[in-house]
Amino acid sequence: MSAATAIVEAYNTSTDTWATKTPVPTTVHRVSAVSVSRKIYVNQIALHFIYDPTLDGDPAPTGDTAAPADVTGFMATAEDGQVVLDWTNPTDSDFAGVMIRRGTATFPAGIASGVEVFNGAGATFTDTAVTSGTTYFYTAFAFDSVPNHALGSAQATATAF
Ligand SMILES: [Ca+2]
Repeated sequence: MSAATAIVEAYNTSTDTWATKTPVPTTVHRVSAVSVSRKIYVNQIALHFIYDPTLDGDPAPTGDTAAPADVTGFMATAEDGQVVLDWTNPTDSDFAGVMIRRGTATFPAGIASGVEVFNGAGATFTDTAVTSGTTYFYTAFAFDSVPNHALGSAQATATAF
């Protein structure tokens, strides 16, 4: 008589069936339910695991690496003692907000360049920390909940007075 062979099966909730995991998964998850059955015709013991990745705080199986689109209509308007910024947010379903960064010589090229002046989900911001006669360069980086940041093609400049 041959030795019993343990196999691992996972429950597919969309098809309501058990399927053998090949190869056997190497990632250990906390198990929320277990049942055992014997397949007499092949002398195998099937171990049925229902695991719940959320118990271990695992990330989603397929990671989101796609940034939302850039904001559009990004405009900077100088007013007395302030610069008013306006834009239209992208329509991406996982859009979470916009980071706006400011430079005084060039447009900030990335999310570590220049100085952050705004971070939120609004569509307008008034920059009051300005000096009369100084030209400010603003770049807007839309981001999702990951967060993945857009390229930052939305740029606007204004000279405070
Ligand atoms: Ca995304």
